[in-house]
Formats: sequence, C-alpha cells, structure tokens
Amino acid sequence: MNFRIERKGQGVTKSLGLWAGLLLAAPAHAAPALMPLPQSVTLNGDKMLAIAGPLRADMRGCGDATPLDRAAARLNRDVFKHTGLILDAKTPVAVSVTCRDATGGVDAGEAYRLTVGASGIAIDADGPTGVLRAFATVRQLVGLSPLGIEIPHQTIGDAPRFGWRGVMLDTARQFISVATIKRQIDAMERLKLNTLHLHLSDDQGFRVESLRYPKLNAGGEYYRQAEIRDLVAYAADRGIRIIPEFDVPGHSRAIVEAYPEVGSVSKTLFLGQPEMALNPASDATYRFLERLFGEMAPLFPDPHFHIGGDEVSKTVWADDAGMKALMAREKLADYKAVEAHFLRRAAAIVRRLGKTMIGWEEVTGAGLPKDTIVQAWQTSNAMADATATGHRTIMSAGYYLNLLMPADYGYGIDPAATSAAGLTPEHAKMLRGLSPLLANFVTDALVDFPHAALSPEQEKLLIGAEAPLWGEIAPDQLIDHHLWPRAAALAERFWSPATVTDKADMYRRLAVVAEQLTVSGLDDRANQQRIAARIAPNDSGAVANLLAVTGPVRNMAHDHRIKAMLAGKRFVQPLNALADAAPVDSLVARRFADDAARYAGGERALAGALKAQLADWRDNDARFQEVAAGNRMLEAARPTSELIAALACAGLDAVDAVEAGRKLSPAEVDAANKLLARLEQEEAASWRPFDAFIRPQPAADLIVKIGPGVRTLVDAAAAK
Ligand code: TNX
Repeated sequence: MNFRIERKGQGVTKSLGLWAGLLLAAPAHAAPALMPLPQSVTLNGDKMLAIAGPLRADMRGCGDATPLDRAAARLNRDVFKHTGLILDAKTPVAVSVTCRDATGGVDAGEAYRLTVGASGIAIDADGPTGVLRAFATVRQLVGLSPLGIEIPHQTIGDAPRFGWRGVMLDTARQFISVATIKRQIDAMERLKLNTLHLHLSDDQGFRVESLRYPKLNAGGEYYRQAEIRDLVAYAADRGIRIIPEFDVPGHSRAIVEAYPEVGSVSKTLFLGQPEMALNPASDATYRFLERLFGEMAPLFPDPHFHIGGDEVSKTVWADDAGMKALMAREKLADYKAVEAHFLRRAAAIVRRLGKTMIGWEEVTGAGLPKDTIVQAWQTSNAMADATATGHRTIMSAGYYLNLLMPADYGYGIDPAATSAAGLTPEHAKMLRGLSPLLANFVTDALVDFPHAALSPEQEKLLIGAEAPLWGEIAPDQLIDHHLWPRAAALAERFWSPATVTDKADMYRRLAVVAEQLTVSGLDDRANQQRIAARIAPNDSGAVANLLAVTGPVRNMAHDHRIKAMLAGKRFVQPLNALADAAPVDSLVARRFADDAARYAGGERALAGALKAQLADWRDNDARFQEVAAGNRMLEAARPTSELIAALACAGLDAVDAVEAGRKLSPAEVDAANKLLARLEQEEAASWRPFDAFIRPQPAADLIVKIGPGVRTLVDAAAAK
C-alpha cells in the first residue's frame, strides 16, 4: 500500500512534497487538502472539472436509496457552505455512483474509487458506506472556493487501513449536550471516522434515562431514551456507530450512591473520600446489571457493548461483609481475582444480550471469552499483550486528546507499534525516586518496555484505534476545540497507510481542514471568542490576539483539582479561563514559523508580511495590559503578553538586520537566546506525564508558541 500521486500523460510520479508544492502554487481559494490522505491520487492531465450547478447523484446497486439521498443533500449543503456560491440548478453536475455490494455497516465496503473527468464525478464504491467516504473526499476536493469550483481531473483509489476509527467523548464527568455531540458527528463524517464511543457513566453521573432504575438520573443531567435513539440514527446516517460504555465495577460512584444495595464502600479513605465499587459478592449486583444492561443495550443497535472495567481499586472490597465467603467459595486468591470473577459474570450478561463485550486493558487476563475486545489505554505494550492473548484490540494509548498534546504527537504513534506510547522505563525510575507518593502512582502498567513487533496473527487482531477526550477539564463549550482539528490528524493516522508520516505536510493540510471544519459548522472558534468576550468585554480582540499564539499547558497541568485533592481539599475549577480557550496547536504560530523558514531560505519578499505580523504582536501588549489591569482573570497572563512582545521585538530586530545586510550583535543574539530558552523551558515543563506535579508551570497555564519562528529569524540574522 504505497502512497503515490501520478500525473498521467506526462508520466511523472509526484512525491508527496511535490504535490504539496503544486497545491500551494494553485490559487489559495482552490487549494484542496485531502485528509486522511487517500491510498493513491492520480492526476489525469491538466484539465479541470468546473462545477456550476448542484451535484446530482445517481445511485446504482447501493440498496436503500434514502440514506444516500440524504447524504447527497448534506454534501450539497456543505458545498454551499464552503463556497457561498449560488449554484445553478439548470446545470447540475453528474455524480454517478455504483456500489459493488449493497450490504451496509459502518466498517463494511468503505473502499471506493473516485474519478473526476469531463463528464462529472464517478464513484465506484465497495458498499454504501464507501459512498459516504467518497462524498467526504468530494467535500475536500471542492475546498473553500468562493470564486468558483474547479476540480482537477483525477482518479483516487482509497480504502481504510483499519475498520475501527474512533473518538471517545466523556459525557459522565461533565454532561455534553445532544447538539454538541451532533456537531462532532458531522465533523467525524467529514474525516471518515466511523466510531463514536460515549462514556456514559462514571463517579459523577449516569447519563442515560433509566425507567427501571430512575434514581440513577436523580442527580444530574441525562439523555432521554428518545434522544439516544435520535443520536444513534443521526450517527448511522453518517456511517458512524455509537458504542455505549457503562463503566463497572469501578468508576461507579453514581450507581452506588443511587442504589447502595449493589455497592461496596470502603471504611478507609482515599484522597479524603471512601472508595466505592459495585459489590461482586452480592447476587443483587448481578440481577441489577442484568436488568440495567438489559434496558440499555437495545437502545444501541451496534453489536458492541463497553463495560469499562478500568482502574478498580484493590482495597475497595476489603471491608465488605460477603467478600471472604465469595473468595473461599470461588477460590479467589486476591482482589484481582475477585475483579476477574466479576468481569466473567458481566461478560455472561452481555453475551445473553447478544452483544460483544469491550473492556479497557485491565480486562486482559481475566479469563474472558475470546471474542471480548480489549481497549489498550496506557501503553503500546498493553496492545501487544492483549493481541498476544488472542483478543481483538483497539489502541488508544498515545491518542489521549485530553492531555492536550499537539496534533503531531499522536500522529507520530503508529497503532501497531509495540513500544511507542507510555512512560519510558528511565522516566518511571526517575519519578519513583522522587517521592513515595509518586512511586505509588507510577505503576508498571504505565511503563512501556521494548517489545517484539506484532506477529501477523496479532496484526489481524488489531482492529483499529480510538482517540479519547476525557472530560475532567472538557465541559461542553470546550469540546469542539479540544477535539478538533487534532482528531483530524488522528483520523489520518487510523485511515491512511502507515507510510504516511510527514508531519510538516500533515500540518499544512490540517490548517486548511481546520478552516473547512469551522466553516462547515464547528463551534471551536465561536467558543474561544465567547470566552474571550466574557473575560474582556471591552477589548476581547486583545485577548483573542494573545490566545492565537499561545496554548494550554499539557498533561493535566491545568487541572488544579488534582493537587487540591491530593491535599485533601475539594475545589471546583471554573473552566472559563484563558488556558481553556487557547488552541492546543497554534496554527497561526506554525504558519509564522513556516514563513520565517521560507524567508531565511531566501524568500525576501516575505519581509513585509513578517514585520507586520511581529509588529502586531508587539503592539498587542499595550492593549492587553490595559484590559488586564484590575481584571482578575487576565492579571496572571500579563507576563505572557510581555513575553510575546519581547519575542516579537527580537524577531523584528532580526528581520531588520537581515534586510540591512548586517549581523545581530552578540549582545542582541544573547538577549534573544535567553528569551527563547525560557520558552523552551515552558514547553518542556508539561511535556511528559507527571511533569505537572514536579515542575513549575508558565504564567496563566499558557505556553507561548512563536518561539520556533523567532528562533529561525534570529539564527538567520546571527549568521549573516
Ligand atoms: C484514566 S483511560 C481513566 C479515565 C480518566 C483518564 C484521565 C481510562 C480507562 N480511565 O477515567 O478520565 O485517565 O484522567
């Protein structure tokens, strides 16, 4: 499966880089960005297909036409959104669609071939879902093109690497509205993601209406059963399955508080609270699960059912009355064995409901039926181990969007790599040496050791990957920009050939995809703007300028409740601050770094644009300081704004020096290097897990992102 782009007729095979160059050379409004990159793109000569009317799809062999007609209508609506053009209904463009097999299913028949030629667009899909994937490609080929649509004649051949390509939303920690979930589903369809895993219950809440156990819903917000049915149908229309997760036996405080008769509560306290879990020693627990899962499972027609199974405390059951008897009767040596016993009974319940069970990696080795799917979340080793025991496996380690790592971090981790995600042994050793408390948290399960590559049998068991966005610091209004555009880069990792690894090219396309997603309906920027305007109604622009070139600290460093909890205090953190609004990847700063590199490489015409940009950043400081004075939510970021201005000045001096043909003085270089070193420190301070607890974090939890671009300019001017 080699990625190739060819230009027929001229006999030139284009490398990825050349293709990108070609696209950049095209007028900006026409530059398409394909993501995930297809298996192959062959340009057929230099001709273009002009689109002046709506796309008129004609389906053959695709079975029930209704869902695909709706898909075609969505496609046309998006074309309108992306272009703003009034298309003439009298000159429709033929989209002739054929399916090789009419069988549906979100991971069946996703492969397609797409040809753009003089007579229109032809789609030859393996199945109806492949038509949806081809439509997603058409959206991107149209691109943002307000001056008119022209698509180069070409042939695309495409098929996914993995049949399971997902994201996970955590509706339990903080409730997520149906409207917000639907926006994410829309974006998923555009990126060819096919699985939405909803984490629906946890300590903080049980989020699906239960008529059998109504007390589960007494404590907070939840989805009505009718809303669930609507969501499931909405997703299915877009070729996306919804996987429900009800986390047991741990992460279940909400259940235990509502129905204490099925719970175990420890006498000892952990972080100031008693621990809770379902009680594996009581028959009432299994009757409860049978009835609860029996009510929930039919709401979700997908054959998979996720029961969690993660992070069960090993002491929660110590004080339980029936525990000794259970352990003796079932010959269970320890609480790990008790947990396995519980999971086997839960698996039997799930099986009776006709579902295939999924559990987090802790369920590996619990003696579960071989068809149980394991979701690896802490290390690549866990994925390797789960496949080695014969379980189908979904890879999530390395793709945790809630850790706020940049897009290219997860993009650089191959789902099939056996030692790529997790703490290195050296890092773990260092952390354990720091304090007994840390040693307690840094378990072996977090450590990724060197590991043999997957065998061909193991490779077959790796069915795909999922990017989770846990909800501790991701309330409804942050979902869009915490999920996107980073999930688009991961969608490529999960769909495209493993050989597609060029990060610079990914970011170039991601910038376009991000614009397209916003134009099509994401609330990412609207939400950032809402936060800025709330904090500084008198000059939200100054705040927005600062946010555009900063990003939040990573790896839970912004979750201040953790430290409070460790100190035995409860603390409610409002998630409406600058660090909540800042984009994880500053695409503005990246663009600046690219421009700086081109300038340093000799494109002198960029001097004016670079200087204007740097002057804006320098001048924003005065504006920002004015709104920040006396504003409690902005005070902390005053040094951030100063730092941006100081860096901008260093960059301006560098461009001036290059333009004047002189070298920066050693003192100037030294001053700039000091600033840049400070920035590198800020970036490093939360780069790795646990850093948040052992390293000071930058002001306002914000990392300034223009360092790499300024570095390029200063180096260029120092070397003159
Ligand atoms: C671990 S990932 C969890 C979640 C947390 C997440 C981030 C997994 C299976 N369990 O419950 O939200 O870390 O804190």
